Amino acid sequence: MSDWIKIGIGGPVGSGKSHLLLRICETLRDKYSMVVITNDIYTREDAQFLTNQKALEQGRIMGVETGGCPHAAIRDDISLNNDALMMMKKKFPDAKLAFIESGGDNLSATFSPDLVDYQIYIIDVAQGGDIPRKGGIGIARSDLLVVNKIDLAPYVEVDLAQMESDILAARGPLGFVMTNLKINTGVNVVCHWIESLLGDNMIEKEAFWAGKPTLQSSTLHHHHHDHDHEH
Ligand SMILES: Nc1nc2c(ncn2[C@@H]2O[C@H](COP(=O)(O)OP(=O)(O)O)[C@@H](O)[C@H]2O)c(=O)[nH]1
Ligand SMILES: [Mg+2]
Repeated sequence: MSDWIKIGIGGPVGSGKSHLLLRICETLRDKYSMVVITNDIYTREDAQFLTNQKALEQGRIMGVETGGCPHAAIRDDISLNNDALMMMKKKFPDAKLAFIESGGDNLSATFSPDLVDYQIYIIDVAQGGDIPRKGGIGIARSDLLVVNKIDLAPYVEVDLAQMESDILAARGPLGFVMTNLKINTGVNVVCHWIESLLGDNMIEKEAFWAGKPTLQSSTLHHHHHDHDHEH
């Protein structure tokens, strides 16, 4: 049992992985020693974004260039990422949380359980309200599903309540959160979930796919009320 928790953040290009990481770092960095690894296809732009935003102090953010096939680096040949993690652990032995941002996945990509302990999968509403019905392993089985950019729902005519019931049907008791990362909506729920993992280090690896701590969307109804006021 390692003494830190490794969390993968996957999801399609542009869904908000880097912004989610930024918000998580801003919320938890004063409480826990943390490091971040990003998987960029050809550049280190995600690492650069997080460094420029001062998500964490320099040195705690590392970009791994994965070449043409970012899925392989988090699923098949995880050595680049494992090496990066080991370097970080050497540099920051007190690190309690490690995050790995994937280079951007299709709906069936996922992290190897040898690389991460938990997976967050993030989609955004602008990709269409029917995404949860299309399934895929990230949507159906990630430990936490984040539905981002709820502020855009009216513009792309996505019914968030319908999306919620589709998600419940696809995921059963596995948790999900609806977020607007521009204004931090839902971030507290994500961070609360992360902290719940730290509070229980005895969770066995076998539980990876099997439920674990769950939560209900606490932001959806709140959002609807916000919305009513706007109109
Ligand atoms: N409207 C809106 N835009 C967002 C939100 N979260 C992220 N974005 C924007 O979406 C784009 C992609 O975000 P990014 O974090 O880089 O996505 P990544 O490719 O998954 O890492 C950026 O232009 C962000 O400013 C959100 O909640 N609402
Ligand atoms: Mg990114």
